[in-house]
Amino acid sequence: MANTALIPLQIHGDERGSLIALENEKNLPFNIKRVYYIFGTQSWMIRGQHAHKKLKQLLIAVSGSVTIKCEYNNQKKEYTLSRPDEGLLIEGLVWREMYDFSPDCVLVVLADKYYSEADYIRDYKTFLKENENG
Ligand code: T46
Repeated sequence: MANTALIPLQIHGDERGSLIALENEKNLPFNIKRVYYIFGTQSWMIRGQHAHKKLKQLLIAVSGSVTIKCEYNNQKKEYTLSRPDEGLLIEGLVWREMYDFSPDCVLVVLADKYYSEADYIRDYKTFLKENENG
């Protein structure tokens, strides 16, 4: 089932600063198989522009900010990630586009599967067709 949701991440803070821990089967909605991060993206650049057939991901802007447009089930939602204590969960057949990257943006992505190009739908019309077929 396609879905997106903002998830608050608990901060362990003290006078020295802040720390966030993400642990399988504890405060994550899936088990992590892969971590990657996106940085050094120009503000005018659009990334993403694809959907995944079966993938759960949690996106966290650990530095800076980025806007993410998600389209699924005939609805469009726009999220701006700008804090390290908030993650955007994207699961299932969701067309995503990331843009308005701040120069200092570091977008960390946790995924429940290894990288596989076969899981990508990079053609928008194919996505719309798949979306219709439910
Ligand atoms: C997503 C959004 C949020 C790898 O070799 N391994 C990997 O795990 C990934 C994610 C990418 N790559 C290679 C494939 C391309 O040659 O890195 C290059 C850039 O990937 P892509 O153009 O898919 O990057 P984005 O920023 O458009 O999309 C990425 C993820 O691919 C995608 O799953 O949901 O971030």
